[in-house]
Amino acid sequence: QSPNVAIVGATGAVGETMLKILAERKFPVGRLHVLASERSAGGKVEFGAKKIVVEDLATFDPAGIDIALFSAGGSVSREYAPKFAAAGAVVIDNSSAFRQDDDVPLVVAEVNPDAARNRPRGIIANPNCSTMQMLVALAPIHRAAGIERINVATYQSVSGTGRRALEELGRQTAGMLNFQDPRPEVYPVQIAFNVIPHGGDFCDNGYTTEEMKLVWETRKILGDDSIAVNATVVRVPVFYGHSEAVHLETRDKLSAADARALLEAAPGIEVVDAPEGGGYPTPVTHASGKDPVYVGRIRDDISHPRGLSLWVVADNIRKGAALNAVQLAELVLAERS
Ligand code: A2P
Ligand code: 11C
Repeated sequence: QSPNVAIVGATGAVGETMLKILAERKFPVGRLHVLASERSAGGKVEFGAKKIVVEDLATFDPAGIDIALFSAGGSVSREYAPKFAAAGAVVIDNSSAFRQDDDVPLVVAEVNPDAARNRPRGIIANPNCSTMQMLVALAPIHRAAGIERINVATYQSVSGTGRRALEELGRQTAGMLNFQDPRPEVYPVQIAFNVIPHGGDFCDNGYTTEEMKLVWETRKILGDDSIAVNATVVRVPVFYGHSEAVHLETRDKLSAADARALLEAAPGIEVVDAPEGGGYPTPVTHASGKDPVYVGRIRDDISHPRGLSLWVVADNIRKGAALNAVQLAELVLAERS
């Protein structure tokens, strides 16, 4: 029998993509409930050719739900995910609420799928988008040569912040071309025609929460607390698709040519690396609306004998969030048969 599925946050940028991907991948769904706040209850969202009525999470009874995909922010997950799990659902949570908890696995489908089976609280956490794409690209290298240190600068699109940020970039861009004042609301400063070295909140150590997620999520997923990670997160005026300039040092020497061969054979990756004439991935030309993690500019680091440099691009809403959540649901489904 097909599982009964709930999508929490179904009207959001990630939630609506979860519905799209469930339909695209023909995920077998018994009953489907789409949930959001009171604000959008009664409205409709699309699931394949159907339109489904949005229900209010606050008054919804989770009894009978087998798999619940959550993407409505950390506070909603903290309050409702345990209730869904107590009612018997496996919760796949896209927020940062449980990622650091030892009894909640943090899983990238191509990297550590077996970890999803061990979920004492009935919750599996979906990693942050920037960690997700970086580790799809780095896991094969880590397995082959051991990664000692990662230095990464991200170029994150506004869809990572949610629907209001997409609107802000559109509004500011159109407005400024008409000589209007940008009036920042979602971001602290103008995002149109600008870059902002700030994602998440600032921590006591001077890094942001988005930067620190790259540190500890990488260690948890790769199961290696000795990996050193130094990150700078930057928001750029791109709608969909995060990019990352990744510099890494391996324990054993791995040449760029060997790294390229490994990545070409790895799941979930497409290598685009004939850089003359634009043969490198970008959010607009490759990643937006697509599933793979794209890797290009693979080269030996001229400043370090065991250094490699890569450029990694993926759709943050798809592989960075909704797609991986659906892949985790497929792993849970496979356990049932
Ligand atoms: P709503 O449409 O009712 O506000 P995004 O990150 O793209 O802004 O989307 C956030 C998602 O989380 C939306 O589906 C939003 O629903 C949902 N959401 C936000 N707050 C709540 C809440 N308190 N209860 C249920 N859903 C919520
Ligand atoms: C961004 N990665 O691009 C983020 C947002 O921990 O799931 C998602 C925050 C998270 O801003």
